[in-house]
Amino acid sequence: MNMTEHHPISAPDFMPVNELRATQLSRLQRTVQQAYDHVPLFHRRLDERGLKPADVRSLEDVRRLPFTVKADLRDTYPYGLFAAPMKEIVRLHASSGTTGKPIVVAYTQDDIRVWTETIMRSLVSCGLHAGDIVQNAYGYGLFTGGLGAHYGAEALGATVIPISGGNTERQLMVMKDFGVTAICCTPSYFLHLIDQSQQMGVDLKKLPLRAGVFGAEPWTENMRERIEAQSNIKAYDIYGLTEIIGPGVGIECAHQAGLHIFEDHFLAEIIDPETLEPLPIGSEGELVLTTLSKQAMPMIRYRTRDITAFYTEPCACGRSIRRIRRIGRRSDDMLIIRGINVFPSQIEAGLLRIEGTLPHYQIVLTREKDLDQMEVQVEVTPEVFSDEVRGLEELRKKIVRSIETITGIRVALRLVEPHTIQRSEGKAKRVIDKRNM
Ligand code: DLL
Repeated sequence: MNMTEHHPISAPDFMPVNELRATQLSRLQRTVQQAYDHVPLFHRRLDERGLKPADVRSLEDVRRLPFTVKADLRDTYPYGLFAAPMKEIVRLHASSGTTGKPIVVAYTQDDIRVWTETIMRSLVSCGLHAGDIVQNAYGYGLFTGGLGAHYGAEALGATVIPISGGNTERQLMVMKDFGVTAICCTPSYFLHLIDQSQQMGVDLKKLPLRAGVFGAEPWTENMRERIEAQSNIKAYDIYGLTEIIGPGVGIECAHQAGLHIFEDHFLAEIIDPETLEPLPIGSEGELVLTTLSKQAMPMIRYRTRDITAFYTEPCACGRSIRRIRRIGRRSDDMLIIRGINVFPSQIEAGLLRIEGTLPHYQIVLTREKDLDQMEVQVEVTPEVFSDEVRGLEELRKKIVRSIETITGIRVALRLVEPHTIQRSEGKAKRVIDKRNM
């Protein structure tokens, strides 16, 4: 067993299973009671089922509870699912909704403490400790990646460099000059850093950098091999989502064989996304999570849309918390572009707000120098298309701004003649994903 795994911060990872299940049950009961008392939507849904919080007597009883989905956050936008009074809420974050508005999540002081704890446990799991110099290249702001990782790394006693995302040359300068030992960013961005380091004549293998905490988007074993071979670091997979807490729902350990879920704070189920029935352990399905400690915004049976499976064997590291397989795909049409979540419906909403566009569009995804590129092609009316170049360029800019307002990303946009985009017989094929991971 790795020395760092005896770190006192990680003690809950090694809790005896019966103790863990008892902790989960009492926390689940408390969470359900809290949501019932303070969240009208949840109250109504329990009433409709003729259930009371006291009906949750065992962990299996979670299956009787209603699911929560992203649309519930949209419909109650912005504060409708909060279970704590505003004066107790110390932080808000937000993430993509499916149309014009984002979804909003809240944290009490105690929620921040729990989040900080799960990030600390994550970092210890990757072999980090006080004294490490952590370059935090996740975006700071409404996205949970930056501040989430920041608080945990600081609490661990590491030195945090809050560099946020972007500006690759500066990232590499800082990495080299500040003696960085660990980096947090999306895996695709790290591949991009490797690529640029070669162009700048920086040899990552000669730097003290030894670990990467990579997540916020799907990646593959193939990408891990490339990263580890080209930079001589260990690349760990970290998972999380805004609705549940942010990063730090699960993480790999030194064995890099699946992600341990912090089960004392998050209750995990795997369901069939079609029938919504729980699946036997080991089968692949959709991950459903219930928060067990969150105060500001408890989430009951949140459908993550992420497809995975539980490992059936315990991990060689000795952690009693269960592992899931790395997440490779989703059961909905959400795209992740450079770590930012985008729904085709958001692009559509951005397009159709602008006069002159037709509801025929296509999103083409490619990866250049390991960075995601997204091109949106949209048909415009014949009148617009026959307009002079300046008019077209202005329209193009207007659409780009409109999409940026909704999604937060600047897309490459191509205006095309009416009837250029292939029509399909059934469901329109909106997304062509040519990214090769
Ligand atoms: O991406 C939180 C995060 C930040 C995780 C930094 C890890 C590191 P959202 O923006 O709400 O939150 O996106 C959540 O991203 O449902 C997955 O589909 C995907 N995702 C996150 N981590 C991974 C991962 C953050 N390690 C959505 N592997 C999730 C695959 C991931 N997909």
